[in-house]
Amino acid sequence: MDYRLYYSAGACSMAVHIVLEEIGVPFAVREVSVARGENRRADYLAINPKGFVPALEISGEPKILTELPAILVYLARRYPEAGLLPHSSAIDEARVLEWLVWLVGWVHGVGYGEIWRPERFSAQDTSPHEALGANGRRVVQEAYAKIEHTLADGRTWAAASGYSIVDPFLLVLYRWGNRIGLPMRTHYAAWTALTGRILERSAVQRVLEREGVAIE
Ligand SMILES: N[C@@H](CCC(=O)N[C@@H](CS)C(=O)NCC(=O)O)C(=O)O
Repeated sequence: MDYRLYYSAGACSMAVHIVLEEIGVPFAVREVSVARGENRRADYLAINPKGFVPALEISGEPKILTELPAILVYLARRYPEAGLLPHSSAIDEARVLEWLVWLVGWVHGVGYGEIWRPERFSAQDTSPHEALGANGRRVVQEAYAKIEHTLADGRTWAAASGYSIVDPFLLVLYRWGNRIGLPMRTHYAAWTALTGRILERSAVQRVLEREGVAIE
């Protein structure tokens, strides 16, 4: 097996799972359920001391690869024939990275971090947790309005250059929007249409089935 992906169902790791399927390379998966706290257990910390998913074991590479953008870019560059990161022009590649870094660092890291993991921002003092959650919702809603505005210009995929490593992560974030009660279908028409196109892809369907995840 060339790769082993450590994932949690429906987590950001699902973007890597989809990219592995899109590429069509042999890989194994091991579920590390965040909901059950398996990412904090000693057996997983021995594999990935950071205690997060995704993490990717690469055959012949002694050290596990972590951090969502690093893993996605690594896979896309290692398999350029899959066309998931444009190589023809520096600006097209930068546009994909511009999406990815903002979605991972700001929307996921800050927005959803404040909503679901306020202790990351205030570990000892829990009194600001409610305010952090409210701020996280504001960050996510403002970002989602920007995403919708960008997608509404008639493009087929997130990046003008074509389907890329960004689209699977937008699928994850669309689902998370539903999870926090945002009216995704009614208020985000362009993003809903993009989601429909992503869901038509057989690689995506295989991953949703394997992870047991549905997109509302
Ligand atoms: N910086 C990491 C963050 C990954 C991350 O936050 N993963 C979440 C799942 S979406 C996780 O493992 N959470 C475990 C926890 O919060 O305990 C990356 O980009 O890969």
